[in-house]
Amino acid sequence: MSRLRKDFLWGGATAANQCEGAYNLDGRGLANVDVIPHGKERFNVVTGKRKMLEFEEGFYYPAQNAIDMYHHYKEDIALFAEMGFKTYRLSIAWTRIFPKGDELEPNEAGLQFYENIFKECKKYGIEPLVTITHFDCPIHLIKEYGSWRNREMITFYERLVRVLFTRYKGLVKYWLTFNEINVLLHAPFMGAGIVFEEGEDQDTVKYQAAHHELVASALATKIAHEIDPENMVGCMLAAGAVYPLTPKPEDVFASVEMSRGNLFLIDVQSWGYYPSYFLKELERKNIKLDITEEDKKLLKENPVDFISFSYYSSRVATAEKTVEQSEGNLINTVKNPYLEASDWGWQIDPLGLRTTMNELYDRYQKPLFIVENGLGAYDKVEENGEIIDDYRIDYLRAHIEAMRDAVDIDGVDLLGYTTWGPIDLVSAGTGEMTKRYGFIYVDRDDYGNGTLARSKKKSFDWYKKVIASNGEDLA
Ligand code: P53
Repeated sequence: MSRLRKDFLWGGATAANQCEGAYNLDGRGLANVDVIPHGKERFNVVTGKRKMLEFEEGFYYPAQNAIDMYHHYKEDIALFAEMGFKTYRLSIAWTRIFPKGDELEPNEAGLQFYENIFKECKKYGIEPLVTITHFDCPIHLIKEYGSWRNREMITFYERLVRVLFTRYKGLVKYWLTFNEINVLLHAPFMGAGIVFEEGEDQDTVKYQAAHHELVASALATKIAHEIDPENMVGCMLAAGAVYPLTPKPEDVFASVEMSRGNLFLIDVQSWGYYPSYFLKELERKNIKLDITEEDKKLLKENPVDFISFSYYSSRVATAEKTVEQSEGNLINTVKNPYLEASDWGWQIDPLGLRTTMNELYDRYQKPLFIVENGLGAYDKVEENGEIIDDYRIDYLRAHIEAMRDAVDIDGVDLLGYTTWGPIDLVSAGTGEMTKRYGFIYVDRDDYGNGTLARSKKKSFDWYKKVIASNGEDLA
């Protein structure tokens, strides 16, 4: 007897800019994600503090070539199929479809590329799960319109989704409108192409941009359903249960506030309206957003069909200002003394996944989809070419067990599970290749050296067995 549903969607997840490369081929335009360098300046660029809207001398830009999946997709999808993937989550590079973003007609070469990918998936019975935008925004829209701070973005996004839903009708059924919509708040340039101008109120800009994305997301949901009633549209949150550092009531309340600080966006996408705590915050901060009656109607009438999220770690909040922070993550949090951490300081908490699933399911009562989870780690290639990544297997096993408990014991409705980076790819946070997540190793280093050859790690056969047993055999 299997604890997960029979049609459970096992698979892996990638993002265009972190794996495709081919940044200037077949008419593709430039995007924010292309001009984010590896190295020390990366943090300032992703957070919108340092304006970098073109390639600058003296920097290395890993997204330009990434793992060149643009030319390797057949080989890579064949490997996913060999592991038994039921689904493959990938994202569309907006600038392959609309190179500048404000054109009236799409670029056929870009549309054809994704059609080929979807058909390749179908060949193996793999259901594509498509993120419409995974952090990417055309540079032209940033320069000309100021990106998502501008309402006109909704029109350009609408144009994009209409083309996608029409062209891929019958090929794609599962759609996510915006990857980790809350990352806009923590890394505004990477998340939404926002660069701050001197003297402007950053909260106002971020919330207005978020509002435009929320309206665009609701509009996309509406259009998706009109074009094909079979379409299923999800929101996507960088999730992680927030624990209070101590039972001190002030710490507990701080955890409630920190949690809401991320959840309010998917509250809107799921419920169709802004929660009162958020409207009160705007009032208190004297922030006046441009929210029209028409926006409200659109939000109300078009909630998402399911809730998807990434989970890497839980978070900790405290009312104290002077406690040690855990490292390496864009969403800052206090260090949890009970947890071990990854090579990059991300704390490891499998039970936190079960807690997160329960919180989200209690709150929204819609099916969940775990669309990212995994361990970024250094891998060592042995002399005989083997890669023994037991640490990755341990991490995934513990998280899959917790996920199974949430379904089997707690009754959470879960559609599927896709691990992050089933094939090694460029890290979003650091720009490194050596922060590896894959079951498939890619011969490439942090500076663009290497043959790009693919090879299987020990975890490859392990995950294959997990899928074949529908999550029962985790040994
Ligand atoms: P990397 C921050 C917090 C949680 C998830 O991250 C995040 C980020 C941004 O780093 O991003 C998601 O590559 C994102 C992926 C990303 C993955 O997590 O920094 O959706 O694009 O690669 C892992 O180790």
